[in-house]
Amino acid sequence: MFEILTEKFGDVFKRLGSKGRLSERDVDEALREVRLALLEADVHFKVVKDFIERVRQRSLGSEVLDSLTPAQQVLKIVNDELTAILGAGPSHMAPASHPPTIVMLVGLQGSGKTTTAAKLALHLKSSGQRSLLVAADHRRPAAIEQLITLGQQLDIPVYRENTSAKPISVCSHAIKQAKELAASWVIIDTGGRLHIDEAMMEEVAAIKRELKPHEVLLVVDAMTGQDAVRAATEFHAKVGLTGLILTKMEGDARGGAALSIKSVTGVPIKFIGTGEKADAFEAFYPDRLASRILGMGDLVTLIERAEKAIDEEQAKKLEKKVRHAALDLEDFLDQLQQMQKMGPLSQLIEMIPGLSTIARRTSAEIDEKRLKKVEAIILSMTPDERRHPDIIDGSRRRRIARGSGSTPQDVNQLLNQFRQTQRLMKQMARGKGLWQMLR
Ligand SMILES: Nc1nc2c(ncn2[C@@H]2O[C@H](COP(=O)(O)OP(=O)(O)OP(=O)(O)O)[C@@H](O)[C@H]2O)c(=O)[nH]1
Ligand SMILES: [Mg+2]
Repeated sequence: MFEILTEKFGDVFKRLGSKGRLSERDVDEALREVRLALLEADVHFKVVKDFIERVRQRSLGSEVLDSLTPAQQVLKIVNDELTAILGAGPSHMAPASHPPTIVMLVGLQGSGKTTTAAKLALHLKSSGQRSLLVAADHRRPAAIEQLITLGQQLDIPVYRENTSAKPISVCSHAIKQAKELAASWVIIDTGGRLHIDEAMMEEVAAIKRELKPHEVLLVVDAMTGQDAVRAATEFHAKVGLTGLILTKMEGDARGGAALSIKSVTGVPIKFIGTGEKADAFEAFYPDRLASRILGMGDLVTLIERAEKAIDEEQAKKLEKKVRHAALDLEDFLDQLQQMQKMGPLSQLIEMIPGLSTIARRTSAEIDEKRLKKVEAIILSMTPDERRHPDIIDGSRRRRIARGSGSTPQDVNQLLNQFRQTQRLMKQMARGKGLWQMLR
């Protein structure tokens, strides 16, 4: 996600960083480019205007321009303000004081409500909380079946009634059942319409009045850009929302919806969907996304994913090694083999500081086939070589290449990439902070 913005921001700050001292003109020039990049990314023009104004005011303070690292200071300000427009602080669902907590998902047709209902239940399940899914989309039987199937796959109960039943009564029956099942969450999947119309709004509003759900979450397709923002504005005005879930984020190279929607509607983003699979779902953290957009990675999310995919013991080891910059090729191999479980490579790379930009700059199309090659190369090394790659000389390199069906250049390239990653990690471990890494 956000590849285009990340690349543009990267260019702007690289140029700014090469200047040393900054003048007011340098800052204005950089901000002009940032402004264009945001507009091209389809960010709402008012959000862009306010953002640029705030960054400009803070950047032109003497303590920034007179500092020894003005470009880093400006980057920090951009990061702060980006975080602010994405929504200050994490905004999670609060459990009701008297369970079950009722969560109603609403949205336009095809935005991802049914898929998201299942993802949300799985997300809660992974932290040991029970949910009851409710099929309240009675426009067509297939909608109910879709939820039932997902529930079966994930081993999460689904409440359903005949399509002739009224959604409101289905929901109130479901709440009774949730209490019997001791489920702490009731997640209601409602029907969507192609367009926002009065009838749909009234139907949703009626269910809301009757059930008084604790959360009314609008599911919007991030790839629809400003249309998503408009839908959110209308839903919020007519129904009243407590939060947003942005789906299909992995396909949104521009990021206009995500960057506009909170500021325009005032409704916080609570979760994001990043793929079709049930585990492609994350709680939303504005600060983490901001640093991902700025190409500064998101180790926290990476570590959380690792914790889910790898067993706890291994995750702790990995976290410690990342923090102490003590990763060797042995770990690299371990991770390669575990990585498939953690999600598509392109997403993981975004989370590693600096790697997303390196990967793009060398235009290294890192696909699964390439991964297999890397794996083969590391497998051809002795344990000693994996732990101390520096001992790999010309003859060892040739042997490794032969053993893995690759060339000595391939081996070299892998070693170089590994060193680069190690260097980045060392800089972070030394607490140099992310800002300095762009120098
Ligand atoms: N790539 C991707 N696809 C998604 C995501 N979320 C949902 N989808 C896909 O979007 C399509 C529509 O999802 P549904 O969950 O059926 O959408 P809905 O809002 O329930 O649709 P209606 O019930 O017809 O209104 C499906 O093919 C999903 O697999 C996501 O985060 N990423
Ligand atoms: Mg549906």
